[in-house]
Amino acid sequence: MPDNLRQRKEFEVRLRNEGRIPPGQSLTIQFPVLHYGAVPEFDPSTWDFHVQGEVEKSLVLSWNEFSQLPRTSLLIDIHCITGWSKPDTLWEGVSIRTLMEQGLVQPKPSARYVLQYAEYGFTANLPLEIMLAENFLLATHFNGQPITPDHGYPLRGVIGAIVGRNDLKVPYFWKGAKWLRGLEFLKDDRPGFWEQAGYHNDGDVWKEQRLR
Ligand SMILES: Nc1nc2c(c(=O)[nH]1)N[C@H]1C(S)=C(S)[C@@H](COP(=O)(O)O)O[C@H]1N2
Ligand SMILES: [Mo]
Repeated sequence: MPDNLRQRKEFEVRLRNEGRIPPGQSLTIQFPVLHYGAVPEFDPSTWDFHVQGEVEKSLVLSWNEFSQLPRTSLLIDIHCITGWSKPDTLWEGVSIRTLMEQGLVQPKPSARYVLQYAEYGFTANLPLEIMLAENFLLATHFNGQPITPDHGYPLRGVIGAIVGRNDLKVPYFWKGAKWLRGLEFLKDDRPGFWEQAGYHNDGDVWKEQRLR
């Protein structure tokens, strides 16, 4: 359908002019699925969410407890290291700030990094500063619906660019762990799954930090 293709191209040119497509990236309107391994089963009766490490008190929440936490929405452009960028993705979920405001998580002054833990031992590391910024969320919903199994149901980290917020650091989308089960607050940085496999530790999309 040449008309659609033309509209798509025009949309990409507009986004480029608006500075929303980082170097080496191109637009997708699909939502590609990318991960290592299989999609895990979700059992709400055994699922739990752990917060441990450099926090005043470690925390375990059941799915029932987690799903009742106050949620915020987040509209971000997401950028995958494999080259696709998807604008205006709408997420809903629990921010780490909310966990702090609810008195559930209190990072120790020594906490400087956070490791996301997911099913099958997948991990992703980020500085605490980035995890507390407005463009990171522990997401339960995409476009008003629970996230689909292949995109991380029931919980995943998401990180991307908020239009107009050029003050925020924007790592590639691999820094959001699908099927998230917990967080470990750390004094010292610890490389995650893809970081150990050769991805750049910071992964800044504007600096095109893909591999190290
Ligand atoms: N648990 C887990 N989360 C993961 C990954 C993975 O392999 N396992 N891959 C990451 C990568 S490389 C990307 S680009 C995004 C892709 O998310 P999507 O499948 O929803 O597009 O998930 C990230 N989170
Ligand atoms: Mo990726």
